[in-house]
Amino acid sequence: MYAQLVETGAQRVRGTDELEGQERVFQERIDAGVKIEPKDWMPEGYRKTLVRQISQHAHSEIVGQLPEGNWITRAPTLKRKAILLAKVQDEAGHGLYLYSAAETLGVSRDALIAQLHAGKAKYSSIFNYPTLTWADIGAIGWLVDGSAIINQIPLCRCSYGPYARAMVRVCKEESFHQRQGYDLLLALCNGTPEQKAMAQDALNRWWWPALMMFGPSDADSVNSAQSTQWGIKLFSNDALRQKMVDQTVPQAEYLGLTIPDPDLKWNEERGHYDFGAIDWDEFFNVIKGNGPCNRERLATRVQAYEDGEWFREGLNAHADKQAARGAAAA
Ligand code: BYC
Repeated sequence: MYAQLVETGAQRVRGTDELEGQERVFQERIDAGVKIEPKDWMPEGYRKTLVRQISQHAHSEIVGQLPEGNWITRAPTLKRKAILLAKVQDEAGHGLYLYSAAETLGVSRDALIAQLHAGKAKYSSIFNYPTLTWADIGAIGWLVDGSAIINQIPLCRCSYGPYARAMVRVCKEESFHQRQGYDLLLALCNGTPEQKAMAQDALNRWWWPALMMFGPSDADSVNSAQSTQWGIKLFSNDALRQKMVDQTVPQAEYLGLTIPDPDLKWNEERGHYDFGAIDWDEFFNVIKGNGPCNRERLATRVQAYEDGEWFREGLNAHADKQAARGAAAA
């Protein structure tokens, strides 16, 4: 049984032995690795946590199209353009599977989107940074999708069936995304000195925000203890962040790029890289809505939604007509 008195600096939850009635039966199922399905009984907190996390995840996929979509018309070759188009379309698909997974918990997609547009819902901090050069598209694939894979592979085994199943396909696609980003940077790093400098500049700007994607340190994570007990989180924020650093440093070396962290050093004893302090003020400032692009991102999403009104109306009118025909024929 892995879920005993789970505790972080910010949260302490009751272990299975301290629970009673339905809550205990539910926790025992989780401890035994049984998947929870939409019609099963679940504590209200479990449902709310999943709606929060899955909807934030869905919003991240949708808003996450913007920084890269910005470069589709400026991709340097037809091949790169086709790859980028496919990637951005994949992100839209991920958003749709995830909204569908959230809907199995009794909340509508419209309600979740309304929360996003009202500025009440979070989405990943990373998408509030600008994409200034073509190399940023490589850095996003390599570092952002790379971090996303590390965070999301364990989610394929999380306790909630619809979320776990949605993540399987998402992870397969993220793997292609990470690869295309690395390939793009490899081409730049093997190119002219100016192209290599552009790749280094992108790494300098994306490295720290990519590490922040994993969320606050374990000591400050308010949701980790409970999410771990419920089998939603299988590894802590800090453990996944460490994995990302350990995995990425040799990849940077292969590119011939320098990670912008003077404190980065292999620690023989720990068997991991030590790395410098993260600027948590910057992170909390971004998630409060004050990052470089928060306002622009939200305004773009709201505008896109309003521009699509005629299309939704058309679809609904068609659906109503079909339903009326069906009723008349019955
Ligand atoms: N950005 O207690 P904690 C992608 C919030 S999409 C913003 O550790 P939790 C991709 C957190 O929500 C990437 N907010 O929370 C797409 C909480 O606030 P609330 C998205 C963050 O939930 C397109 C508070 O801080 N991936 O990869 O246990 C193109 C305290 O945190 C962030 C997912 O959504 C952040 N970075 O852990 C390319 C994965 N970090 O809600 C790529 C699924 C924390 O209490 N999500 N916060 O008000 C998760 O695994 C977890 O929700 C997190 C946070 C690890 C992110």
